[in-house]
Order: sequence, then structure tokens, then C-alpha cells
Amino acid sequence: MKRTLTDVRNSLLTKWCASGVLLCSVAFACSEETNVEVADDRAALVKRETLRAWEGYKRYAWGMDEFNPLTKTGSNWYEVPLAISPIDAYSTLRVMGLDEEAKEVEVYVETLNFNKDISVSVFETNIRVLGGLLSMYQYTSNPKILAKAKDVGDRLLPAFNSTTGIPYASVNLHTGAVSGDGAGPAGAGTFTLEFGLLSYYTRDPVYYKKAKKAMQAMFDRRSERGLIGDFIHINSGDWLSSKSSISAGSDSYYEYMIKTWLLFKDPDMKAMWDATSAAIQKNMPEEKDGRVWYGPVDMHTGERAGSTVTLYDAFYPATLAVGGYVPEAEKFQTTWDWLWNKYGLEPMAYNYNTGNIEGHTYDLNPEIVESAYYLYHFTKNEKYKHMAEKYFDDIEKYCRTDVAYTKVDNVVTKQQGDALATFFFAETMKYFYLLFSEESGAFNFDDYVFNTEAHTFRKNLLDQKIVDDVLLKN
Ligand code: DMJ
Repeated sequence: MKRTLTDVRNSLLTKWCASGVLLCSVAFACSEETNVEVADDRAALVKRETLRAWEGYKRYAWGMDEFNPLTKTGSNWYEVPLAISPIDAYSTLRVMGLDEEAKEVEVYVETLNFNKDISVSVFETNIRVLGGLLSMYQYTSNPKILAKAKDVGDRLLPAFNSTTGIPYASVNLHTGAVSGDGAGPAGAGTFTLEFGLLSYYTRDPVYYKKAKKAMQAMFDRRSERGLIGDFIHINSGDWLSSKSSISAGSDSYYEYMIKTWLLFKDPDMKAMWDATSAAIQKNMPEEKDGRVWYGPVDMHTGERAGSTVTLYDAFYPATLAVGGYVPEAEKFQTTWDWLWNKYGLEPMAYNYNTGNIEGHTYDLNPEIVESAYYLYHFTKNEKYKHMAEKYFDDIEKYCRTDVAYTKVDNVVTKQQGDALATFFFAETMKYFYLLFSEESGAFNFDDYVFNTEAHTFRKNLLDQKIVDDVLLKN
């Protein structure tokens, strides 16, 4: 059976850890602002290439979770499809003004039934499926889409019935049976945006309460240094690994603290972000050959616990920038840019002490592009645009196929593999497009918070009084 991103992430984690409606349809105006044809050539190229890849997916894999562009087949994460590619692609299609294609997805999603006897990743289903549906609802005001989002949210809820409130890794969408009682920080703290929006639109606080409790449970188990480990037992609350990192399995826990503050103005989230970021700045950065790395450290002693980093870590400049740490973000982005240019693509895992690659694949991941976009937005320094131009050129050179784009199994040999990850549609192409079209002013950054899958959540559509009443009241 095909390995999903979760499997890969889990295997990386295992390796590293072992060392350790009633629906309230709320009326609001759908924005026209994103449906603007953008003049910039680069942005137009990104849009054309997204459409070309999307047509490849539609032609050869429609309805399936993922497209395999070399064999021109489709594949599913589980025994039956969850339509992850279309749901994940929707918000990008809208951002690019590909409205006919987006409408086709919306109509298709109305027909989907999530009552499926499959055990799914709670994390991935939340960020890609629930996140995608909620963004779709904000664009369309279609109550059938909100009903789908609520249905998915309800099917994920049993996962949160652990002793600590940190969710089980997997839940069966039909039976509610749960499994997987070890979690990383991202598995605990990447729900507050989606579950918060679901609470907002359904006026039911249960979702946000569960998501916040899970995040808080992780935070409450921090060490005297303010750091957390990277694997915990969700029922005993005992740390299974005291290695503290910003890498795969931990990353979006940090991201969601600041973004949940920005979306809902929950002061508890801001307090967690402030304390956690200060602890990271104090303990993790390490200089090597003039470059800064945020390598893992022991959560209790602060001792260096390795020098392996993952390409996922390149999300952190964006998170630092949106959290007010722009100089630190700029410095860290320089490191990722250096690593990209060392190989012409980014390796999945890299040891900055030995200089060796420890994971050779590049799965069309977005993080370095995301950070270039945020830094371009905040600094307007052209160098971030030039960085992104180089990333796009390299992706075109090594990952482009006759019908779409595909992963590279080895960033040294550039040997292509046969998978187009759904986040290429959701994130990678969206961030390229937004960066290259920034000057057009067509997309107002300040109106949005992106979930970790780059789904656009419109904060200017939210009524803070409703947020206060439904989400933030004790
Ligand atoms: C995406 O699925 C999300 O950004 C997630 O948080 C981690 N990274 C992958 C893409 O690399």
C-alpha cells in the first residue's frame, strides 16, 4: 500500500523519537478581491502551471486523493477516497481566480459522504479536509458545505477523548474507534484554527474547547526552560521523548499559537506564543559556518540533542515574521535559501554538522516558499522575490512532467518519483502566486490567516463579539 505523508512523517518521527445543521448559516459578503487577473508575468505563469497540473489531476485521477503524474494514475490514502486533492486545491483555485474549476469542486463536494469505515489521520484530515471545507464555506456561504465541515468535525471529535485531551492519532470516520496513543506537539496543537472556525459558524463551543484543551495540555507539560518534548503519551501525559525541536511533528504547534491569537484574539494563545518563542530563542539557535540553525535540544537541560533538521522547519521564518520576530526570521530564511541552492531543491532531512543528507526526497513541499512570501510581504525586500523565482525555476526544471509536477526521490540525482502531493495545490503554488502578485494588491494579507495547509481563513468576516461569546467565554 502507498505510504502517505503521515506514514513518512511518523517513520521520521519514530526514527528521531526513538532516540527518544443545525448550522447557523451566517450571511456575509463574499469578497471579489481575489478574483482579479494579475498582470505580473510570473504570477500568470504560476497560474497557468497550476491549471495545467489541475487538468492533469482531473483527467487521470479525478475524485482520488492524489495524482501520480508519471504513471498517470491516481491513488488513495486509505481503502476508499476522501477526495483530498480537490478539497485541498479549492482555496488556491479561488485565490487565483480559477472560479469555474473551483465551482466544479464545490458541486462535487456537495455529493461527498464522509461516513466511511476507514481509520484516518486526525491531523491530516483536520488540516486538509476540514480546513479546506471551512475555507470553501467562507468563499461560498453554501450551507451544504458547512454541513460537510460539521460532519467531518463531528467524526474527528472522538479522537479527543483521551485522559489529557490530546487527540489519538487516528479515528475511524464511521465507528469512531481510535488508535495511536503517542503524539507529537503538532498532533496536539494543530486544531484551534479549524475547530475554532467550526465553533464560530455552528455556534457550538465544543470544537474550540477540545482543540484548546489539547494545545494547553501540551503547553502545561513544558519544562522549567519553557520547552516541550517531541513525543508524549496522550493518556499518562508522560514524555516519551524529551527532544525539543521545531521539526516535523512539532512545527505547527508553534504556528497555531500565534495564528489563533491573530484569528480569534484569544489572549491565552498570545501568552503561550510569547513564552514559547522566548524559550526557543534562548535555547535552540546555533551558528554553524555563519548560518543559524534551530537544532533539537533536550527540553530539561537545554543540551544539544542532534543536528538533523527537516525541510518542514523552513515554515519557521514565516511564523517568526508574523509573530513579530522579523530580524530572526530573515536570518533563518538565509539558511534555508543556502540549503536549497546547495542542491537545487531541498532534501527532506539534513544534518548541518556533518553536511550529510539524511532524507533525500523533495515532495514539492511549500515551507521555504511560504517563508519567502511572508518575508517579502513584511520587508518588501526584492531578494525574497528573487529567492522564490529561483525555487520556481528549479521546481520547473526538476519536478515538471508532461501533465503536472511530481516529487523528486533524490535531490542529488534529481531522479523523479511518482506523486503529486495535495499540498502542492493547496500551498506551494498558492504561496508562489501570492508572492509574485503581491504588488497588484489583489489579495489583502491582513484580512487572512492561513491554516498550516495554507487554507485562507478570513478574519475580517468574523464578528469578534460572536467569537468572544462562543469561543472565549469560560
Ligand atoms: C503540509 O501538509 C502542512 O504544511 C503541514 O503542517 C506540514 N507540512 C506539509 C507540507 O510540507
